[in-house]
Formats: sequence, C-alpha cells, structure tokens
Amino acid sequence: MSYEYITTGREDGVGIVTLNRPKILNALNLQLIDELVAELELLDKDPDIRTILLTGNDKAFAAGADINEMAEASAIDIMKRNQFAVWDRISLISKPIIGAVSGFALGGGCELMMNCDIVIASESAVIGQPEIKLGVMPGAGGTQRLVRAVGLRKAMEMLLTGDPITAKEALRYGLVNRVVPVEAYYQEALKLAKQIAGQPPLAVQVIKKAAYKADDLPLQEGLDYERNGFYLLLASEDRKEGMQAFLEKRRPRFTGN
Ligand code: CO8
Repeated sequence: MSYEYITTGREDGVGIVTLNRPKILNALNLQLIDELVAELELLDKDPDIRTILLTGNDKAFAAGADINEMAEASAIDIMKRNQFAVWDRISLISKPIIGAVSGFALGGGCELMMNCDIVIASESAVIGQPEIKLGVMPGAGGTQRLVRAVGLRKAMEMLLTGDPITAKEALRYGLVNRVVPVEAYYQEALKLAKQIAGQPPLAVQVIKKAAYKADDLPLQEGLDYERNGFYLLLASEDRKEGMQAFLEKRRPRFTGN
C-alpha cells in the first residue's frame, strides 16, 4: 500500500509506522489517521509481524489534530465526518503497539500516544492536552484515557490549564514507561518491540486484552476473564514448547500456534 503521510518498514517481526508530515509537526489530518489505521490493521493481520512500533520524528510525535482542517468546519461537518470512529479501531489492534515518542505529543498526539501500550519517550518530549486553549476539548479519548493513566488530580490540571508536562513528569505519573536521551529513544523502543516480538504471540495478545479489562470490568469479572485466557493458552502449542524448552534447558521456539 502506498501512503502520503506515513512511512512503513519492518525489522525482525516488528512493523514500523512513522508519522510523516514533518513540516507541520506531524499534525494529524483525516487522511493521516486513515492511513495509520489502515496500516495498523494490515500489520495486525500479518503473521510475520508480532509487534508494532509507532513513531514520529525527534521534534514531534504529533502536535495534535490539524487545526487547518478544523478551523472552518461546523459542528455538523465534524459530526458527519464521524472522524472518531476510525480512532476507535486503534484500540481493537490485538498486537502490542510500542510508542517511540520525542518532541511534541499534544492534543490528538497525546491521545495517539495513549493508544500505545508501552511508551519510550525522549528527554525532549512535551506532552499535553492543549485543546482548552483553542476553546474546545479533547475528542479522541483524552479526558478518559488521561484520567485512567495519571489519575484524576493530575489529569484535571493538565486538561484545564492545557499546559504540557515534561517527559520526566510524564514518567513520574506513569504516562510513559521510560525516558532516555533523544539519540536513544527510537533504538530503545525498537529493542523492546523486538524483545516482545520474540514472546509467544498468542500469550502476548491474550495478556494485552486481559490487561485492558482491568480498566473496564469489576474485579471479579476481570479475574474470570483472566482465568479463561489462562485456560485458553494451556491449549496452545507454544505452551507445550515453552514448558518443554524450560525442562530441557533450551531456548523455546514459538510459532504462534
Ligand atoms: N495543526 C496544524 N498545523 C500545526 C499544528 C496543528 N496542530 N501544530 C503546529 N502546526 C504548524 C504551525 O502552524 C507551523 O506551520 P507554518 O510553518 O506553516 O507556520 C509549523 O507547524 C511549525 O509550528 P510552530 O512554528 O508553531 O512551531 P513552534 O516550535 O514555535 O511551536 C507548538 C510548536 C508549541 C507545538 C505549536 O505549533 C502549537 O502550539 N501547535 C498547536 C498545538 C495544539 O494546540 N494541538 C492541539 C490541536 S486540537 C486537537 O488535537 C484536538 C484533538 C481531538 C481530535 C483528534 C482528531 C485528529
């Protein structure tokens, strides 16, 4: 597939997607999001791909929705576009998405970052939900995912002031997993993506889904969900291989079956 606003690559089981509108800090226009989601869905179906790396460039992961595209649009235009439906498809991706985030991750950029399962940030990352300064509010999950990620108090401060936080602060609040120098964030994220790509793929996907249930379900229902996933994985070939390899003191060879 050929794209205008993203580039793609692959390395050792990792599908790499790079946002590519550098002149306007990877502002997210409708076409970019369509292209991104189309590629994520292709990678999700591709048996040779086991994890996905999502990144921008050193200066910007994404500085938010493309304001040019929104400035003149009426409420009805935006409603008819139904532009958030495509965002909902990101949370249906079953393979882990590792974010490599540097520079601006603002508005829709922060919302996209929060759709990643693990985030490696560079020291230069600037993360926030500035929509309030434009007279609007987050529309792609910002109020909901930020509260879940950093807690109500910090989220409220970020949402109501619109002021961004630094990478170090984001780490303190659990919004990113690691902060590393700008020269290292991409390689660090790729290394992690490759490490997870080496894990048994069925277990990876069942664990990802179960972990998100912790946000959605009452504890007992979540525990029941987890238990069913556990039983399901006991039926996999990779479980036999994993346990056999342990007993034989060798490295397992996981096939995804
Ligand atoms: N949309 C369109 N163009 C943008 C955007 C954007 N979000 N952000 C930056 N640009 C453009 C600038 O207009 C500028 O273009 P030009 O060179 O043609 O003048 C170029 O990128 C470089 O930007 P700056 O010169 O402003 O660079 P600075 O380093 O001085 O400042 C900032 C960087 C602080 C990031 C600044 O550009 C800025 O404040 N950008 C807007 C950030 C923002 O408000 N984001 C939220 C947008 S609203 C939103 O995301 C709603 C989400 C809900 C729906 C999501 C659906 C996709």
